[in-house]
Order: sequence, then structure tokens, then C-alpha cells
Amino acid sequence: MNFKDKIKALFHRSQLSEETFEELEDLLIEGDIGASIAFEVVDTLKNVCRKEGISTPEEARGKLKEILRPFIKIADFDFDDKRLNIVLILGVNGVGKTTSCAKLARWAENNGIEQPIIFAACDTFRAAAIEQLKIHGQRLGARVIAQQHGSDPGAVLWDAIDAARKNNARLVIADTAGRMHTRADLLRELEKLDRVVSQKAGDVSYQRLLVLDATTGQNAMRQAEIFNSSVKIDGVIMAKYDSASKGGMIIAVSKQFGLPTVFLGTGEKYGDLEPFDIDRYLDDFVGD
Ligand SMILES: Nc1nc2c(ncn2[C@@H]2O[C@H](COP(=O)(O)OP(=O)(O)OP(=O)(O)O)[C@@H](O)[C@H]2O)c(=O)[nH]1
Ligand SMILES: [Mg+2]
Repeated sequence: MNFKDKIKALFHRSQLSEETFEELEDLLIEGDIGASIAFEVVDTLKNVCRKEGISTPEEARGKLKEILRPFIKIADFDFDDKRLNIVLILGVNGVGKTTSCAKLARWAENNGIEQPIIFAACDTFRAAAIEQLKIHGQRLGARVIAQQHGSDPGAVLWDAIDAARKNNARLVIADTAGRMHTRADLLRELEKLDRVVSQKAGDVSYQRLLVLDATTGQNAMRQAEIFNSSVKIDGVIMAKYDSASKGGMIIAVSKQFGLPTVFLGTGEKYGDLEPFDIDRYLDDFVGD
């Protein structure tokens, strides 16, 4: 049984016993919520159930949702149609950054943000990364600003902001390299991109979105910790939330680092990006 089936089965039992709470604790940990949060949540739930005389798993599930809800910070994608919006897509290798850039452009267009939307190919580390973004740009009708493999990501962003100003674009989406030799390297590169934005762009709306792979559990927590302690992250795109993902990490990154999940990546197609919806998420995580 996968995680979601197990949690559903737990709440479909007829009795709420001490054993149910113990199993719930284990299941929440298995679901990537983190051990300390699982203990805290189940303790609170036990107390609430005792105090309110709750005896059925079904009612306990409702209470569990109420307890989890305040842990989850939410934020919409922040788009200001009066200004230029610059979105930096960050994250380690292979989490889904480039795909998320493409999906975000499609989502933006579907939500009334007009072309030209500009992609900045700031992942200059891999030659193939630039090509990949160019292909997405062609398919999506977005303009791609790129330089050669190995060039300075800051210079690419600089050019992209220039192009946005000239073409009256409202949205620049910057793909970045996922490599992370050391925290100092990461910090230096991101500080440089920040400097470009502040020097070049002037009055803009600027967001840094961290892409995490929902199937990687504790690894993703570590990535969130490193990025968040290096630069200010505004929100998370939880990619690969489809299929094997258990989903508890959304609560964990929110509670631990104060990071809201802004979008869920739910597949490999352009349309597979959904704004985070807390009710749907809770129904999905503990069943409805
Ligand atoms: N199932 C699923 N697959 C995804 C999702 N997002 C990305 N992928 C897949 O994950 C793989 C890596 O995606 P990329 O967008 O290339 O990841 P990246 O972070 O840009 O990778 P690097 O540039 O190598 O650091 C690709 O095969 C994508 O199709 C998602 O939401 N769901
Ligand atoms: Mg990439």
C-alpha cells in the first residue's frame, strides 16, 4: 500500500484507540512531515480528542486537518501588472527548474499576462540547458535571452532585463544552474544576480522561487535549509507532486523555514502547474 492508501485505511477504521494515534505518528513521518512535527501534531490531536470526547477516526481526521492548517503558510504568485516582474527559478540539479520555467510561462499566459514573456537562460553551466530553454521558448511563444555556454549568468539576466524594457514585457523568468559546490559559491552567484536586479532593473517586483522535488523527502528539506539560509526565498514550487510524492514536505518546509508553497508541479506537460490550494492539499494529504 502506498502512503495515501495507508492513511485513508487508518481513518476508515471503526475505533479510535491509542494504537491508531501511534500508527498515525509513524505514518505522518513516512509522509515526510518530519518527526518533531509528527509528535507535536499527534500529541495535540490526542488532547483535542480527549477533551472533546471524539471517538471516531472520521471526526479525528477533521480535527487533524484543523491542527495542520495553521502550519501551512500560503502565498499567491505575486504578479504586479504595473511593473516589470522578475522571477528567479532556483534549485539543485534535476529538481525540475527548467520545466517549471516553461510551465510558469504557460500559466502566466493563461492568466492574462501578455506576451512577450522573456526567458533568461541563466543556467550557463550546461550547454544543453540553454538549448532546452530555447525549445520551450519556441513552443510557448516566449522570447529567450541567452549567451554562450559558460558565460556569466549575471550578464544574461542583465540582457534579459534590457530586452524586457525595450519590448515592454511584464515578466522575465530566469532559469538558473543547479550546481552547488559549496554554499559560498551558491551565495556568490545569487548575490550577483541580486545585484544585477537592483542595479539594472530599478522599480521591479522580484521573486525567488525555490523548486523542490516532492519525491525526495529529507533531501529536499536540506536543500530548502541551504538555499533559505543563503538568500531570501519567497516561495516554493513543489515539482513532481504527482505520482510517488507523499506531500508532507509542504508542511515541513512551511513550519520549519516559513516557506509557502506557491505552485505544485503535477506532471511533465506545460499545463501541469497548479497554484497551491490548502483545502485540496489537506484533503489529498489525509483524505476527505
Ligand atoms: N512527473 C513530473 N516530472 C517532472 C515535473 N517537473 C519536472 N519533471 C521532470 O523532471 C526532469 C528534470 O526536469 P528539469 O526541468 O530538466 O530539471 P532541472 O532542475 O532544470 O535540471 P538541471 O537543469 O539538470 O539542474 C525532466 O524529466 C522533467 O520532465 C513534475 O512536476 N512532474
Ligand atoms: Mg535545467
